Parts: sequence; C-alpha cells; structure tokens
Amino acid sequence: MQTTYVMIKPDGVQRGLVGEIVNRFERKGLQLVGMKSMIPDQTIARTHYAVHAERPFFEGLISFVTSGPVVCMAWRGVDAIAVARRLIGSTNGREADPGTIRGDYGMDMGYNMIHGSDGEDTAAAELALWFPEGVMEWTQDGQRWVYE
Ligand code: DAT
Ligand code: MG
Repeated sequence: MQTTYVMIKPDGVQRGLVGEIVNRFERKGLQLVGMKSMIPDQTIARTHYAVHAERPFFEGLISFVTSGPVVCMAWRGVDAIAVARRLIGSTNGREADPGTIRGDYGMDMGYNMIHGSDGEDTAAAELALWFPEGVMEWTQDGQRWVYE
C-alpha cells in the first residue's frame, strides 16, 4: 500500500471542480485518508515547490498557489502514487490524454488544477509538509471489494 499527496489547486477550486475531481479518486477505489482546505502561505508553498525554485516560472507558480483555497488530500491504495498520476494526466492540459483530469478539464500548463506526488520520497515529504498532524488510519469496509 502507498499513500500519495494530491492537491486541488486554486484554479480547480475557483472553477467549482472540487466534487468532479474528488469523485475520480473515490470511484477508482482509492481510500481517502486525509482531506482539508486552506489558503497556503508563502512558506508552505515555497517548500512544496522548492525543487522548481530556479525555474523561470517559480514566482508565478507561488503567487498562483497562494492566491486562494486549495484542497489537500491523502489517498491510499496499491501503487497509489502512480495510479493518481495516471488519473491526473500529463502537466500541460492541452496535451493530456482525454479521460484524465487535466485532459478533460484543462487547457494550460500552469493552471492545471491538481498536484500529485511523483514518487515515494516526494509523497512522504509532501504528506509530512501538508499533514503534519498525520493522516487518518481507518478501515474502509468497501476496500475488501476493491482488491481480489
Ligand atoms: P506536475 O504538476 O505534472 O508534476 P511539475 O512538477 O513539472 O509538473 O511542475 C509543477 C507545476 O509547475 C506544474 O503543475 C505547473 C507548473 N509548471 C511546470 N512547468 C511549467 C512551465 N514550463 N511553465 C509554467 N508553469 C510550469
Ligand atoms: Mg510535480
């Protein structure tokens, strides 16, 4: 089992896509182990995107992600990190496959509605950053009908 960090960015919230996006993870069979909403401050945004600090788009990205509410989620399942990335689709919405979140709802690179951890190390670091209180440990009865 893996747990991955997924975040609906301010454009997704502003466009009223929270329900549509959450639905995709839920119906897929992933287990929700963390969910909250906040307006990120500079510190958490800069830490989250620190790997991109030297890129030309960095300041714009920080200003975007701190501009309004985001929805922070932790989703758990077998290979959850890669599964979430496939549900999300490639970075640029114009090129993302139809059927993916970015492919179905997005037309831009920066305004791409959603973040998903890209590996085990980043998932652990991002979960610790956004959920310092930890995630919920609970048994979802329906999970026994998700995996044979
Ligand atoms: P992803 O979100 O698909 O993991 P990433 O980690 O490479 O993509 O980049 C993080 C975010 O930064 C991405 O969701 C949108 C923004 N971004 C990336 N490359 C960009 C670019 N060339 N111009 C503008 N924004 C960019
Ligand atoms: Mg990334």
